[in-house]
Amino acid sequence: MSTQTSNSPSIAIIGAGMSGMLMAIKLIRAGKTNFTLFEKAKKIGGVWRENRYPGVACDVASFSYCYAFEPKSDWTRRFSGGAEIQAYFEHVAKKYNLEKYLKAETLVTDATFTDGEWVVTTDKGDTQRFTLLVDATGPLNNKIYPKIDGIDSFDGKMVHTADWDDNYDYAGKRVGIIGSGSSGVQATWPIAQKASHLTTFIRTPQWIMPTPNPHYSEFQKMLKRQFPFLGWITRKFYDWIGEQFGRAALNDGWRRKGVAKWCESNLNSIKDEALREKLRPDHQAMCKRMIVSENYYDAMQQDNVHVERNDITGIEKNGVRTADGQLHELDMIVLATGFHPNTWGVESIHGPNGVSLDSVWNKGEEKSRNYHSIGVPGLPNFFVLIGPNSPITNLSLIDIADIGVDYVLKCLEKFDNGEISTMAPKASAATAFGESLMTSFDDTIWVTGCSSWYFDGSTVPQTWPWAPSHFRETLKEPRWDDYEIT
Ligand code: NA7
Repeated sequence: MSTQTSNSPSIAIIGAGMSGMLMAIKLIRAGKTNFTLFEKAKKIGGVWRENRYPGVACDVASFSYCYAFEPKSDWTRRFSGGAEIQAYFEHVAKKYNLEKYLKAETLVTDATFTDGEWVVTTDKGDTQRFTLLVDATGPLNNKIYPKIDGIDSFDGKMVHTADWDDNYDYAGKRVGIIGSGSSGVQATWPIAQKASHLTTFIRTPQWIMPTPNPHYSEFQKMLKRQFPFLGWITRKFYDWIGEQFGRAALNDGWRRKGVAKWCESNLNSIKDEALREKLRPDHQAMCKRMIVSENYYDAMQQDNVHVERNDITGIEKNGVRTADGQLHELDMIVLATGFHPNTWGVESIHGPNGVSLDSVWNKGEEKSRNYHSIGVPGLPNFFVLIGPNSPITNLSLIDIADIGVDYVLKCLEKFDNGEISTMAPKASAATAFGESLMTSFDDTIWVTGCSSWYFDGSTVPQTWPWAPSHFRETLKEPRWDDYEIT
């Protein structure tokens, strides 16, 4: 690790979750400490700080879901729980003394590019100027609260999975879970073990991959501690597995068929035919995000669990009403209803010449609003980590963030040595990217007929329709000709 350089350009990083922390740490490791890490909450961690619902876990294997330069040898399970991942990030934050750069409990409310710099305003009313602005607020920070008639009239406890109340004890209570994506599925088993009764309201059943999640033994941990190479091999193995799933999503073939068969045989493990049919998805496996669980169907077959497929027509004082007229009386409602991925964490971002994030994203043409997932045309010195159309469906988010951070560092070098003072993606480059996106999804699984959060109001999924290696290659070096540079 090198020491601080004095005159490197200043950088505002918005969001101290996994990607913002990575940006900060890689800057520190490069000796560039002229940055501020803005965070709306009290502490670092992002989704892992917020998502504390029972059963929360990562669907990427533990050895792959950590920074490559900060491996951990003693992960307790193949897929780690949220608390263990949060503890890992807190440990890393401490090691790099991120506290020193962190502006916690500070929401960035506006960023405006004025006189060659970003003027960042916070909810504390203060402003600060920066050369670069890095949006690291991630795709999973804007919770969806469903618009259901009467939702405010419920007398019991209601929480979103990303807003869990640790003080509420649901043991012995009648609980309802609305939503059956990753969060709803993960929460089902632990809640079913403690609640007196659980009703799962399922609008669209999903395919479940029955991936075992064994604990690592003390012996295995000791081996990985003594021989770090084993941890590295394990990471490479899971990266390879991840790559196979990524490929399965891109083209039809043996990989896609294998995943479909695996999910189908998992569904067939449900003994009761009526229940099995209630849980049978009407789309292809992987069209929505693949869900991994070793015990979801076991929970669904418990006597205290009811699967409700009738549409919800309203929420009332005592529970949830469904289209068959039944009132499901509940003490607690869990909203496992997901997130709007295409949000930016900052309400207003204004570039020069009347260009703003709103004018490009909400009012501009869909094919011209995004450059290689990392930039927005007309917004200078602005970078997004894990931005729209990054390969969130076929590459670990940690790898996506890492590739984006390295890209920013390469741009920063040019600022550092005085070659550049502003760089903004050209509109033509964004349009060329957008046009190639729109014609590249045809063979992918995501357009085979399901609704998913990948679309979120767009006509094509907000992911990368090519192999992860293509993303690495595309962002390996900034293509300077694609930028307006001063
Ligand atoms: P998801 O995967 O977006 O799932 C949200 C679920 O909520 C899904 O089953 C939705 O049904 C359901 N939903 C949403 N609104 C309603 C209403 N109004 N009524 C009934 N059901 C509703 O979010 P998750 O939090 O589970 O996972 C998000 C990502 O986080 C995940 O992919 C991982 O990467 C981590 P639908 O399918 O739309 O019919």
